[in-house]
Amino acid sequence: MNRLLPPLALIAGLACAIPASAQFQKSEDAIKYRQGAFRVMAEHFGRIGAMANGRVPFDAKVAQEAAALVVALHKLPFSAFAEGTDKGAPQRARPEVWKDGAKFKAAIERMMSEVAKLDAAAKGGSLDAVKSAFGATGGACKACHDDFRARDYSSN
Ligand code: ASC
Repeated sequence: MNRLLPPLALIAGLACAIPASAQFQKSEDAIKYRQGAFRVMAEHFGRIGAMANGRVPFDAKVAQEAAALVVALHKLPFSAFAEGTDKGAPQRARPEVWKDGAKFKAAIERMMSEVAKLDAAAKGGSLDAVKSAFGATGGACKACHDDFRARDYSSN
């Protein structure tokens, strides 16, 4: 029994030392998770955009459902940028995500606040309000992409 304790303590210690392992089995899992979350979010955000830009007729219910999904999803990718997940699978996250954490956090907070306004606009049912909130949210997406997303995928 006592002989088991040191190895168990070692395993527990290692688990604490590797932050990414708190939520994800390995770095690749975190990378795929955040890419998947961004992808699904972009799909629903894009449906609102299609209406805001007049490519499809405005349907308040569809806009509301899409905005509700964006709200449900918008925190997910950011739970998956733990230290050490800059490598592990091809990705476009720039090193600045981890080097300039305060700026990255500010960019995320800006996006979160715009998403809340987009949701409120969609609930209100006015196309003009949705158009304006869509533009502001897209601006927040773009600002973060400009600073923190590379043009090309990394090789690992
Ligand atoms: C989208 C989408 C994004 C943002 C961004 C805004 O529809 O998928 O990532 O808007 O392009 O500039």
